[in-house]
Amino acid sequence: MNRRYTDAEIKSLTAEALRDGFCVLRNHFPREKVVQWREACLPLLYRQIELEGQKTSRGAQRFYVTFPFTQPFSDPGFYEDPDIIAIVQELAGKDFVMCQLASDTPMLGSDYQEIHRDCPPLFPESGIETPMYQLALNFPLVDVTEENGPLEIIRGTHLLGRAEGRKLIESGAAKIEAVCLKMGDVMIRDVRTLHRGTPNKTPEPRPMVVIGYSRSWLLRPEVSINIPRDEYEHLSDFAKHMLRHNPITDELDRSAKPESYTVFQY
Ligand SMILES: O=C(O)CCC(=O)C(=O)O
Repeated sequence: MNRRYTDAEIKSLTAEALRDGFCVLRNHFPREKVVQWREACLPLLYRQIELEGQKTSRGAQRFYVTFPFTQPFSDPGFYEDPDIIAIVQELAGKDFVMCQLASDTPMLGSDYQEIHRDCPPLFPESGIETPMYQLALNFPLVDVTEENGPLEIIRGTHLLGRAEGRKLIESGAAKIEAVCLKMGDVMIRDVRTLHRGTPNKTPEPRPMVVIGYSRSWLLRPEVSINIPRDEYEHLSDFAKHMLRHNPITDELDRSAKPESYTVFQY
């Protein structure tokens, strides 16, 4: 797989992420492959809705679904994309791990979430914010518009607490921006950057993929990726290393289970 961006462009995208808490790579993944993800995602989403009912810890008509590590979700063209890896290594260290492969979907009837970050600070008692340790790669499985529940984000708030961020918004010093990604666009964000989900006012689900990358020493017990042994055997050495903290399973358990990642707002 060849890189699309030069070293200088990777540096510039990394600088953007360090300044704003996120960066966006437009038109990065082939749309036809993203369609395959959507077709595989929707039955899993509907199965999860049957299991969990209409309201989850994320809000009414808002669902978090972990994907199985099988095709199309195990396509290294996504999680091992060389431009994304180059940026992730700059932000989370050369020896980072991949710990999460899932989706967030608001449906018709969903509402505004509280503005939040997805993980706590490392040292909450100190009030000190550190360099980045937990990243999310997001890409939508439909075109996101103002109507179908764009993620809203507050630029440059990854090193601020929630209360401080709120004050900035209330004083007008910071704005909430809707991120209307198209299919194929990708966002890499520090999960501490303040954001919220917004209502999907259309009848079509709006699935957003989330692939989690963490510093090598960070364990997030609330998420993991079960890797079927036959998939594992076909991984590149790089991918085996990146996925090293995840369980390798002989049988992929395809039965639906309630999601264990339910506490997500900090
Ligand atoms: O609409 C979205 O994808 C954002 C959802 C979100 O921020 C969350 O559930 O933590």
